[in-house]
Parts: sequence; C-alpha cells; structure tokens
Amino acid sequence: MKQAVEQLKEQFLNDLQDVYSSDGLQQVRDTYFSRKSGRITLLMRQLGKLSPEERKEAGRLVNELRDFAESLFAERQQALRLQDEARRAESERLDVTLPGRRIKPGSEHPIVRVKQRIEDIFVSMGYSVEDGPEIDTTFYNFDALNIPVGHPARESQDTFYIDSELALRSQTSNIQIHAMQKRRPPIRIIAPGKVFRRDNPDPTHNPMFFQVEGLNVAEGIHMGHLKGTLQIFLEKLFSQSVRLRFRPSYFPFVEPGAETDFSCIFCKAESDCRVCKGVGWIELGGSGMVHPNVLSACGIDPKKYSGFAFGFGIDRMTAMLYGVDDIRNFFSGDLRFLEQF
Ligand code: FA5
Repeated sequence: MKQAVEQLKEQFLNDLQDVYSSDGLQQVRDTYFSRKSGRITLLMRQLGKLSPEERKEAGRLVNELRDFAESLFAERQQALRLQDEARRAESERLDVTLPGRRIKPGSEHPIVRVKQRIEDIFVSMGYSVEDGPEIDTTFYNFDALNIPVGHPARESQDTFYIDSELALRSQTSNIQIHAMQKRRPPIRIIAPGKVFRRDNPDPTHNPMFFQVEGLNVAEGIHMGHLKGTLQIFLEKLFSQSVRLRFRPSYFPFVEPGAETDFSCIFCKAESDCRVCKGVGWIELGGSGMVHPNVLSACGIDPKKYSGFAFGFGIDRMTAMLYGVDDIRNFFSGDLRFLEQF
C-alpha cells in the first residue's frame, strides 16, 4: 500500500504541474477525486479489504495523501484564478493618456434650415403649417387644380406616374385642395414639401426638390394682400427692404397668375452680380388668385370667398442664400460640402 500511495502521489504531482487552465483542473479533479472512479477514492475503498492491523497504517497513509492532494489542488486552483484575473485586468486596461476620438456633431441640412426659417416667418404672420401626400391621385394632382385632361402638365414626360390614377406630386399645390376640403375659410396655410418632376439634373434643376405652397382664402382677399404678404415675408427672411414685381403668367389653378420677382438683395443691379446677372430682379416663384373653379371643386363659394396662392422652390432659394452655384450639391451626400453649413 505504501508503494501504491507513493506512486499515486508522484503521478498526482506530475499531473497538477501540467495544469494551466480550469479545464485541466477539472480533469485532475475527475481523475483523482471523483466519487465514482477517482484514483484516490478507489484507493480508500481498497482499505476495506485489508486486515485491521494493515488498515490502520494504510488508512493513515491514504488519508495523508488525500489531505496533501486536496490542499495542493486548492492552491493551484487559487493560483490559476489569480492568473486569469490579472490577464483579464491587463486586457481591459484603459490607457487614459491616449488621445480621445473626436465625435463629429451633425448639423441641420441647409434646405431644412431654410424651410424652418420660412415656416417661422409665416407662423408669425398667423399661418399654420400643413402637410400632404407625396403620392396623390390625379384628382388632387390635376383635376381639382383645374388642369384638364390633355394639359401638358399631366404628360408622363413631366410626371412620375405610379399607375394611371396615382403619381408623385409635381408641385405642392395638391395640398391646397386637401386643405380647402378639410377646412372652411378663413384658411391660412403654408405647405413645404418634396416634389418630383422628370427634369434633367442641372445646376438649377433636380428631379426631386422642395417647394413651399402658400394659401390664404377668406372674404375680400385680393392681389394687394398677396403682394404685401410676400414682401413682408422676404423682408423678414433677408432682414432688409425689398421690392416685388409680378409678371403675368399662366397657371391653370390661379387667375390672374404671375411669376413673382423680388429686387436683388446682393447687388442692387450691378452688372457683374453673380445672382441676378445684372438684371436687378430674382425670381421667387409662381403666384396668383385662386381660380374660382378650384374653390368650387373644394366646396367653397367663389362668389363669397377669394384667395391667393403661391409656390416657390426652396432649393434655389437656399442656394441663393448660401452662395451655392449648383443645387445638386445639396443631395450629393458629400460631407465635405454639407459640413460647411
Ligand atoms: C409651380 O410649381 C406652381 N405650383 C407654383 C404656383 C403655386 C403658382 C400657386 C401659382 C399658385 P413652377 O413650375 O414655376 O410653379 O415651380 C415653382 C418653383 O419651383 C420654381 O420657381 C423653381 O424655384 C422651383 N423649381 C421648378 N422646377 C425645379 C427643379 N427641377 N429643380 C429645382 N427647383 C425647381
């Protein structure tokens, strides 16, 4: 028995010496201490087969071996645990002297910024901000706007059709109709939003761009109200006085209709002006008095009520305000461009 104890002790020491992981520890535990087949357990079981005299001495030896092995095992277990902890602490160590990673704050897109500025100005004049569908039926896109079947504006060369009934709106004027169906006069709304046209991209055209629609319907509204409203709007936007002029123009949903220009705020008609090219006027967009047919289509009595409407492009206005010479830049996704705002 003495020899068997010595041999087992030696093997145990060898095995424990080779242990560097918790898996290895588990293996040693199973090999030597498992209740069913542990080698030290089996040795203890053999004690029962010995005579009482032999058992006394052998029992002492085996018990000593077990106590010795258990305490060595516990030491090794503790050493490995400390080693693991030290390794983990090292791998998670933070070097507080390293320079930080700069967080780049985003900023509002310039078109969003100008859109919000336009909204603020009109809200301060008693208008509310209206939203409407970007995909709309031919009724809202054309019929109710007095754009008859056969009118070029309905052509598929100009409009993105989804099917024969639905199209991406090509102007925000569809929101006039939704607003007049929902509300009764007095109605005072502006409606900024995306519009879509089959235009070839160039420095002043995009197939997707932003417009803002304005509508004011009440008793006794006339062109003077339109002119005064747009003038106050522009003066608030540019923080300086401007003049306004109307050039007769045709839009099926207004009568009379006009292209609306304002005096150049950059040059006062100097010949080399980058913005107005020396003309002295900058185009704002279309406007006019809401056509009686449009009021009627929305159930508003044109004999009692009248209204003005306008619509202009936010992209070109933003380009002018920030000195950008190509509106395609706004949607290029190029951060070097966008970070300037
Ligand atoms: C209209 O869209 C009318 N709905 C405006 C209107 C509303 C008139 C209410 C009367 C009453 P127009 O097609 O001219 O009008 O477009 C208005 C503005 O949109 C233009 O002045 C221009 O600034 C802008 N615009 C037009 N096409 C493009 C384009 N492809 N890319 C960028 N901006 C554009």
